[in-house]
Amino acid sequence: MKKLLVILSSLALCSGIFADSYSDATGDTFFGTLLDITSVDVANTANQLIFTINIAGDPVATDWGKYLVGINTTGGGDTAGNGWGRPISMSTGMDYWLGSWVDSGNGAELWNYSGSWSMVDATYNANTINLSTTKDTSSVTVAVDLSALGLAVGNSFTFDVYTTGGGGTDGAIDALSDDLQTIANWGDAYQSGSVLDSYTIVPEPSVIGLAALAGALVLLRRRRR
Ligand SMILES: [Ca+2]
Ligand SMILES: [Ca+2]
Repeated sequence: MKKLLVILSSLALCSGIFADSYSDATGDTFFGTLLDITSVDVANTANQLIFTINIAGDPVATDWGKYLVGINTTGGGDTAGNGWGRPISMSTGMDYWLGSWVDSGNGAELWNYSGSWSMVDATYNANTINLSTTKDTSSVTVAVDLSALGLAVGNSFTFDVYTTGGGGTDGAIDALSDDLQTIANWGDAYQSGSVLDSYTIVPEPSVIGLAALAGALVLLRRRRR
């Protein structure tokens, strides 16, 4: 019982957020490890949506990779392209394009589609939507305000995560939704299929809430005895 309390209390103190993890095959690209997605963790705080893109290679040692998220929040959307004009598309209709890079001090842009693509904001602009890109030796993390995507607690969206190169016509070297190799050459086109991962915005778990949960579990176990 004490152990349970200790574990729950530790959880309450240590974790501000919980992430959903989505796995991808490894070795499913024609190009090395730098652009090979192994999994993606998605989480949200009260204000932000956070994608942690885990990769087989090291984006600190080699930094020219680009890490992208296509997001379908609502009906409509672009079925033929994306905010960067890359040969990457989503058959279900892409509404937002979150494009990030980890060279030149890291950065990101958020684009929105409403009949045509326009850039919402960028790390190098006013950035009122609090875009950020960070990296370590095995992952790239991109965050943006939920409100910039029109999302709030309880809303769900589908998404795909892509890796690509520095060339303006480079395609999706890897895609989270696909365990098979996406393309055979840099400029080949790729379209995400109809079955995509989904995430639902959750209320931010508070320390008080988790402490209450721990208390409730203790009471429950006492009653069962
Ligand atoms: Ca992969
Ligand atoms: Ca893949």
